[in-house]
Amino acid sequence: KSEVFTFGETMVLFQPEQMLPLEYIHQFPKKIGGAESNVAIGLTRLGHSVSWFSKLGNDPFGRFVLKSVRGEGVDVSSCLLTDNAPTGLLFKEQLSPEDMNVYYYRKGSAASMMQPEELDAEAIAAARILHISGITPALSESAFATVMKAIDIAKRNGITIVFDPNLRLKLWSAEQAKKIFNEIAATADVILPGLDEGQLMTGETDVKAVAEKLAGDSEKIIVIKLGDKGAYLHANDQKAYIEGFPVDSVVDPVGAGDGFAAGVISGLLREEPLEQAVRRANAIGAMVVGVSGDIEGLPTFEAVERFMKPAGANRD
Ligand code: KDG
Repeated sequence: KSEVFTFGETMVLFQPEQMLPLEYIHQFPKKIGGAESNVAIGLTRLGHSVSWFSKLGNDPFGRFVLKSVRGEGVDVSSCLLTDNAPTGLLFKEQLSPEDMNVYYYRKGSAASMMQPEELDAEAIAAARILHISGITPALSESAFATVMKAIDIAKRNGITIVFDPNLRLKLWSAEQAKKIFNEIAATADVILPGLDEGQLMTGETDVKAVAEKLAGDSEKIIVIKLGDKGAYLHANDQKAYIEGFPVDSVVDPVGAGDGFAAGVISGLLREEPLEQAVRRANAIGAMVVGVSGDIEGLPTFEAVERFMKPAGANRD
């Protein structure tokens, strides 16, 4: 029984150590990358219990992903290995610190074959939070159906639903994404869009207008990510900009949003004031971008507490 349930596709991530076009890269360190397992790993580092579900190829890469996520302390007991499709792959290409391209080799992957009936309904019902990312519904019809089934189980059991849109335009069009994001957002208790995603979903441009439209007259908690400027929190009568943390140098921007989601979810589980949760989420995002790889920079609870202390106050 875990506090959080999440699911999606984790790929083997090949991440060059040099900033060069991929055609000139000859060596690729092998890592893992997947928004939902990034969140799961972020949460375990912060001291929480998490179950992650995926379908992986019964191949060396699938076994590598499974062992890696399990090795981080995430419960992977409901994951499936299939002989019928391969594990997805992902290459990162970094041309400058902030200019990162990704190349997916995931069409027809094992994860895209996930089916609603493969979900561990008991694990979802026993969790406190269901984390949904907008990448999964973009993978296939059956992956989308799996998302809606998980939401249905959570709804019937009173489980809090946290939705991170995670727009990936290499997987589908903005119009398709907008429709499905709004469908999922309608069911969510907490929505964590980047400003661009919120703008796509609502048609508004201004941060506050985006938040207001996403919340409507519901009690939803909306947290809009604003990059190095921090985040905007909108929850009932609480409306506030929560400042970000300075980043000395950006090494790899990918994964910051997942670290941010882990920070917000951790705050919800700890039942902290929302402003404090968002402040920690900002700090985790800042810590993640300073390190190469999606998960390597995710901090422990103690490390993020130290990072958040003002300079001079024992920040080592
Ligand atoms: O949020 C980081 C993810 O984008 C990365 O890990 C790869 O899951 C991934 C995806 O589908 O882009």
